[in-house]
Amino acid sequence: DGTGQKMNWESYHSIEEIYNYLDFVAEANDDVASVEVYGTSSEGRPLKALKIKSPKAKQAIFIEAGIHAREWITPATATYIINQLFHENNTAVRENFDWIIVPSTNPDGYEYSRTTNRLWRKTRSGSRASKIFQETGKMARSVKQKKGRTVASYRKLFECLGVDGNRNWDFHWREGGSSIHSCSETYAGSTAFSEPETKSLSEYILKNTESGKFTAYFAIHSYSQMWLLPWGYTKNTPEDIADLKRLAKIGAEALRSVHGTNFRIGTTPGLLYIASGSSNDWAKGVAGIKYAYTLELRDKGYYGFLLPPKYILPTAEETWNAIKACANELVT
Ligand code: ING
Ligand code: ZN
Repeated sequence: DGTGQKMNWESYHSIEEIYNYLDFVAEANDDVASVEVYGTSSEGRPLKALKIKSPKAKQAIFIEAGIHAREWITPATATYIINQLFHENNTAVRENFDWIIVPSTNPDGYEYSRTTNRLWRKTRSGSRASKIFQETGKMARSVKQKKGRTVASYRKLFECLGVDGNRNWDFHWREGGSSIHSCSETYAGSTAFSEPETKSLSEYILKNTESGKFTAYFAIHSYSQMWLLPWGYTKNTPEDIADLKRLAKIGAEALRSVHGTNFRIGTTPGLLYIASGSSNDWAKGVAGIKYAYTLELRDKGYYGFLLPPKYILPTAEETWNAIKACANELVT
């Protein structure tokens, strides 16, 4: 086990602890693993990915978690997957792929959810200007002062910070299932890729996908126990939907085999609702990654986003088993 005891799955951890763990794993496995800082968040935090290079790999897998701040189980599951990849039992599956894992694509939101508002979903763009305003009563220079706007109207404005990171991607952006209102939970942003978190992640994906190696993309969310297939922006399905369904069934069956957890398989509009501007759609539609999925982890709503820590380990175990089964299926 090349990852030591620098992380545990008994409790939820801060972004600092998660980032320290990535650094530790990269140091302990510096022949194959590295931490890449692919950008900076609105509040100035580094955006960090763990990259695993495998010399003989012909394919690569991308895993993204934590785009929604309150879905705490997803960064925890991502670090568990990293831990498993360096377990000696899993050397073969690791070495068949290059892997990029981003445990928290929205670190500002995650910390805000940990410290201030547990059910926060979006990014925190605008919060710097808001803080300056609250502390000094003056507008930050980055915010254009408009004639006729009162102090009260600015205060109201700052209650509506952030953007839904899963509605902000530049593929059929704002075509449905997202909001133009900044106070909404599903606010799409003022433009596609208005958020540094999504823009730099997309650039990082494209940079790494040049070789055409990426065959699978997992966007990890919670909750509702679903294996979601593209598209999200339309009720139409991609022409290779049968291939995607076949692999999803293998994954969901492997997931169920660990603790008996059932996942429904279907498109986002089929099982939930139309949603445009998601990373899942962009990964398939723009980056050209064939097997692009969104996983909605435990539970089905009893605890919802507030999944107690004792469920971290079983949730992570079953999710890892699903991803491992998909990986093994893709190589053979
Ligand atoms: N659900 C996803 C959301 O962003 C989703 C569902 C999946 C939308 C794929 C679009 C594409 O609303 C949660 N829980 O965030
Ligand atoms: Zn989500």
